[in-house]
Amino acid sequence: MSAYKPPHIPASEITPEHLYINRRTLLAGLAAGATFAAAPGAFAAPPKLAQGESLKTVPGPFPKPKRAETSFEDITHYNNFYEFGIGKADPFRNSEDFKPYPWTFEIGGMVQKPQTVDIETLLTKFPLEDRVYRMRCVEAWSMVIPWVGIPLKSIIDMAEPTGSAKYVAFEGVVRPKEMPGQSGFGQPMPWPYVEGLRLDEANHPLTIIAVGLYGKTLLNQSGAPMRLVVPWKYGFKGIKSITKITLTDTQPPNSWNLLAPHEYGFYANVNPNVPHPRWSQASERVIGEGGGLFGGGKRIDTQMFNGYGDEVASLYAGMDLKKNY
Ligand SMILES: Nc1nc2c(c(=O)[nH]1)N[C@H]1C(S)=C(S)[C@@H](COP(=O)(O)O)O[C@H]1N2
Ligand SMILES: [Mo]
Repeated sequence: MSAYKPPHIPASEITPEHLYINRRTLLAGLAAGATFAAAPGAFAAPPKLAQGESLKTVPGPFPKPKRAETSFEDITHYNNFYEFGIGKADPFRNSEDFKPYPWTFEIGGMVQKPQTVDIETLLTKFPLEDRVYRMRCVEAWSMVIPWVGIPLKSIIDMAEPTGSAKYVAFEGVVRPKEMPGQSGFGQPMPWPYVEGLRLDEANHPLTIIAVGLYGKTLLNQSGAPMRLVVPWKYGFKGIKSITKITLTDTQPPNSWNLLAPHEYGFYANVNPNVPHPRWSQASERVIGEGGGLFGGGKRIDTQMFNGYGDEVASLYAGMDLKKNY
């Protein structure tokens, strides 16, 4: 064999993006045309996605919050994503080696149609909705984020859950070579990051899988290519870079509860009346409004269910939310 080693440059870097897409489409068409007469639509290969690419969106069904949207700069430079480190700046600093595309995830467990889903195909199946949501972290800071997403229910229904399914379990990605927080000493938690919802919470129309924000595909630090968004729960429920969705009849584990069960429960509903054992949850610091990114700033009162009580309070009728925190 020759000693020649090709340089490590992906085709997408040496071919301008639009030509690359056209070439793929052309190749798909040629392959189909070689043996069959192409059916209408057969030439439409799914788009090849990249971080920060513009998405075509439709208006979502919920009104925008009254509070102003947090800037793109703040949303993408103040994050929690322990796979890249525990500091708020670590996700944007340490995530450049992570490759969110191509991406597939599994839906399985108590379903009729377990399947592996390619995200590029998924994005051609459902309209991408604009969903501007208030987001509230358990650390008592908040943002307003213009997500782009798909109702989680649409994705779950593709797999046709059986009657015994009661919960949905989620798993994050494990890629120590691309995620510095997953390699070396002093790792903050066991991997993968895991989360769970009750099936009725997962199917609630507010619950989405976000694939973008501000009209563009997610950057790595925000959970590319797909992450959970449940706006009436503390931020840690919003698991990033999901690889697996499993329908089950038992309450799934969630990473922060495994780590500190007295501090973080399964439900994690935003609740100003139930303090965290080490701090109050009655108010929150608004990221980007006065003060610096890393301190100070305006404080506002935290609302029950983060302001989404009209929509979700009925899910918890009769439950003691002090016990089920
Ligand atoms: N995989 C994974 N998902 C995660 C986390 C994480 O460390 N790893 N952190 C959670 C926490 S604590 C919060 S507050 C939100 C933060 O989302 P944001 O950085 O997009 O604001 O992501 C959640 N999802
Ligand atoms: Mo958080």
